[in-house]
Amino acid sequence: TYASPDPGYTTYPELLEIIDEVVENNPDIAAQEVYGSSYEGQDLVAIKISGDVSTDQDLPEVLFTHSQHAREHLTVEMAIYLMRLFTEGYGEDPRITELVDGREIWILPNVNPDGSEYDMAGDTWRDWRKNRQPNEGSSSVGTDLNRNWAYNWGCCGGASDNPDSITYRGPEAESAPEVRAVADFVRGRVVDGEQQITTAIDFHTFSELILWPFGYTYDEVTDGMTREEYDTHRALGEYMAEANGYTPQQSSDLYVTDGSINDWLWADQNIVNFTYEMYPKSLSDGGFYPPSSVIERETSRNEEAVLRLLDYADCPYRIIGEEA
Ligand code: 0X9
Ligand code: ZN
Repeated sequence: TYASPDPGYTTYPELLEIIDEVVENNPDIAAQEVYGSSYEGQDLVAIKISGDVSTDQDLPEVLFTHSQHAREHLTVEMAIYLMRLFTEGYGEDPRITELVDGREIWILPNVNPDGSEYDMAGDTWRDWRKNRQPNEGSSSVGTDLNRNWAYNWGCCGGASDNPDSITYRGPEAESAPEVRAVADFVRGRVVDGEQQITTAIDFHTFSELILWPFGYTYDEVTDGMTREEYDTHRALGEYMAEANGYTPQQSSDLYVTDGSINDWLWADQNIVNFTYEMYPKSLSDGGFYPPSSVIERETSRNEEAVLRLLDYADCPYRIIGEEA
């Protein structure tokens, strides 16, 4: 295939090989499925990890999404880390074994493969964020996937209507095939009218933050977010942040965004969910492009935080002492 500017980072073809290997070596607890195609026609792949993986059990489901933004390559490494953590830990580590048996874990390790490949395809990084979908009437390419989700899309000045912008929201919600495919995948997890996914993390870089919805408003309590629901997000966010040292805050405290996955997962699908902004904390430590030598440290750093979310996936409201 092609050589990345830092070969320590995993290319999309390499990722697909790693997935094949993980599934082949762990057929009872790991499976893969193609849930859609990217704009350029590449397979979008989901990995399911659970005891008795071939049966759709009535268990709380947890979703991990990675790499909406092309240049945030460390998030793909995070997905690989999680696949290996759950499969290698199964039958070895009692806590992981219990969580894999008691949850259905979905990892979408790269929801924007066209963008990732484009970013990696030269001698130097191309600083690419969006997907690779052309825009009508413009020579600028790409939609910002994390501004294209179908809740309050384009409502509040938290995205751009200009295709030249890196936060271009697309001509309509779910116009990006990658967003449509992930949204369809999530809607497909509704069984008998109930969304099976209870909790989710969308991985990004950088700034070392744990963010929770809403992003479209500074308000904590508003239409579609009660005090108890807000406090649950905050309490879980803070509990996870205690484990990885990130800073926990409402996502709009960073800046206002509309059409983000966080707001949609919560408001449309009732999934308690977070954005992790991974390493580094600042531009001076590499920004979007830290050297691959940090991968092991900065992915394993999130082990305990992720396990804490899985612990609470049976009933996230437990963390504030509520039953439902
Ligand atoms: O702007 C974004 O999409 C995220 N930051 S990044 O630097 N990775 O691009 C932040 C998204 C936070 N989520 C919401 N504000 N809802
Ligand atoms: Zn991002």
